[in-house]
Amino acid sequence: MDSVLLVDRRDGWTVLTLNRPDRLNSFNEELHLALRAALDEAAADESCRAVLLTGAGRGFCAGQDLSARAGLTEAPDLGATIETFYNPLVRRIRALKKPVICAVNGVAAGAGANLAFACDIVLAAKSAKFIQAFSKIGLVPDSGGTFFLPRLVGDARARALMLLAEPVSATQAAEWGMVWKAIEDADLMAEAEKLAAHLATQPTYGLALTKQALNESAGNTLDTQLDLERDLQRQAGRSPDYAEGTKAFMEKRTPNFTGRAT
Ligand code: T3D
Repeated sequence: MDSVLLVDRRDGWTVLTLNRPDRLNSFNEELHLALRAALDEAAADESCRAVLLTGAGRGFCAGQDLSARAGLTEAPDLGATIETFYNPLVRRIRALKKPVICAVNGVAAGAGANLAFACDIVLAAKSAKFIQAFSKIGLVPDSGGTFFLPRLVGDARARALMLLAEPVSATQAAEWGMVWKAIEDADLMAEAEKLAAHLATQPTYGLALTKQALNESAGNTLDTQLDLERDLQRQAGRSPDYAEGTKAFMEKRTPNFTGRAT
């Protein structure tokens, strides 16, 4: 049987492909555990300096696999699934000390849409769409959706999208700032791979500190954020990549970054 997650290690970066195409790559426990292990491995592997997440087949991810949810005789504790699987997944991606690119190759619904928004740079195939499908089945948007979406598109759009569960096309999503770019379907993976390969040559430690600053900004005052930037800049300034970056600039050559903190 095919693995529910395909892990493809490239030169300095890793592609993770959700691989349950007949269920539009919706999450069951096996997929959650496989993705968790792969993200942990990417975190621990110094030679991996970027992660690219995508889906197999015509969808990116349809959120929770509902097949095991229908027809239960007792109400399930969905808070337990969120606590055990979805929240740790979003936290892992946000905390990963390397960029996570998401190539949304097709429909992204429910937690699948919000998983994409948790990533650092999102490219979407023009045929893809984003659906906050939760309200259609009586649920609340999860996986950080109520945090990410209003910040990405503003309260009015986020509210309507979540209450109405209307699909948003990739082009509209790019226009609204939900994703970085909408790309012709045929070009999506080449563009995403090019981006991952580029990021894998960049000052990974500095990028990790940048992620940290952005992650913390949502809950900080300007004063706190200014202090945080000072502290993170102090750390970045001690890195070998800063020394190399400034030297290469003065020598008018391409820097050779190691990605390391020391
Ligand atoms: O439960 C908890 O633990 C709490 C956590 C919740 C997190 C969540 O994500 S809740 C939200 C769950 N997701 C949804 O409600 C989305 C359900 N899917 C859809 O609305 C539609 O499938 C799409 C809009 C995503 C795509 O529509 P379409 O017409 O392109 O495809 P389709 O025909 O509906 O789906 C294709 C197949 O995938 C189909 O199977 P079949 O008929 O070919 O055998 C369909 O049943 C299956 N599929 C799609 N989504 C799911 C799914 N099977 C299981 N779970 C799914 N989420």
